[in-house]
Amino acid sequence: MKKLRGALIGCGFFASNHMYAWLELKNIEIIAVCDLNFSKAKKFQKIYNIKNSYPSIEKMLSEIDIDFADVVTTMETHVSICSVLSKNNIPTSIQKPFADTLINAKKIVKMYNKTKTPLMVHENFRWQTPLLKLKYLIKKHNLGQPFYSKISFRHSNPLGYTNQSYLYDLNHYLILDVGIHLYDLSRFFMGEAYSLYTKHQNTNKKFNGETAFTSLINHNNNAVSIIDASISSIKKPDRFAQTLVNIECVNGSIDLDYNYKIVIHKKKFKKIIFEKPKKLKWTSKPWDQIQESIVNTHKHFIKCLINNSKHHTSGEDNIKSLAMVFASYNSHILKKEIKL
Ligand code: NAD
Ligand code: 89Y
Repeated sequence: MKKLRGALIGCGFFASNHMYAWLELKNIEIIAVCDLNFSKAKKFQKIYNIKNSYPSIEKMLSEIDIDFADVVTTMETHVSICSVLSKNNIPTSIQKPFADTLINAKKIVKMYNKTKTPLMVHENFRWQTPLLKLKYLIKKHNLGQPFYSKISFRHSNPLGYTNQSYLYDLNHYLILDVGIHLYDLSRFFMGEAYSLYTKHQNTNKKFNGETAFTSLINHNNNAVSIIDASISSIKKPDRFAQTLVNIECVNGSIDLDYNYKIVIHKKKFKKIIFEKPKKLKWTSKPWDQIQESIVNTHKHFIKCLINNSKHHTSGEDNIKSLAMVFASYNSHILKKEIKL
């Protein structure tokens, strides 16, 4: 089978994880990289032995044909990048946060619909191996309809944010950067939501925006979720970057605890398993489960392109998670429940 040829756009901190993950897929070749900072693109090209590098997407598309683009740039660049890619019918996978406003996210979806071009938001937390296992076990052990979930991302990141220093200056930080993953997980496990109430805090003055938040979510099926995150939660060992989950269902409950420990509880049954992310040559703690999930996310992107099917985290789908993010900010300001 002919290999699909892709281009990676944005050669910053997180792009190397995307690149390593592409190298795990047999039917893919990344034939070009592109960064407005051309020296970064050239450096990246050299490290990964990629055929072409470009200082702009327009120049790249005028010289080579590609089957897809993988966009690993920050949110404020997405409208202009997507405008070029959608006009040129380039199927696109794009990093979270999908956009800096809901209006811009909708604008991007419209552009891709207009040219009938596939678009997936690279929402990788739901593709983490321990979280996929949780979903599988709920079904396997017939835990039934969930009525409560707690999805938590609390740590005091021992590595610091030197690789993502842009996070310090954002007026809106943790809900947009990490909350987006957690709201997506709440939809993944519990179904769609109709309202939420959020309070956020600043617990670290190095950041302009909020560094902790707690949300109470009402789901359509009468279930509730508590979603919370913090970067100032001192625990030994530190929990970065593990999402901890507790889901209660009509026939039992399931917990994903620190170090990928999963406990299933039923009336006359208890089972403990450990579902660690698969170790790859280029993955290491504490990023391992995030890094490995990129392979799964890429696979889903490509599978849907080949089968001509809709991505689970299409642009339309991700707007629902993004709407929860912006509703959270409104809720905090207005101190009230916000309808979605
Ligand atoms: P970064 O700033 O280090 O890199 C972005 C790069 O994109 C820069 O080199 C910049 O020059 C380039 N760029 C910007 N506009 C461009 C354009 N029009 N054409 C070509 N290149 C362009 O950012 P990063 O830390 O690598 O993060 C990228 C995205 O990945 C962010 O949105 C971040 O939230 C996300 N991220 C996701 C996860 C996850 O688990 N899903 C983890 C970390 C970061
Ligand atoms: O940007 C964030 C993300 O998406 O996952 C972890 C992170 O890199 C920092 O908390």
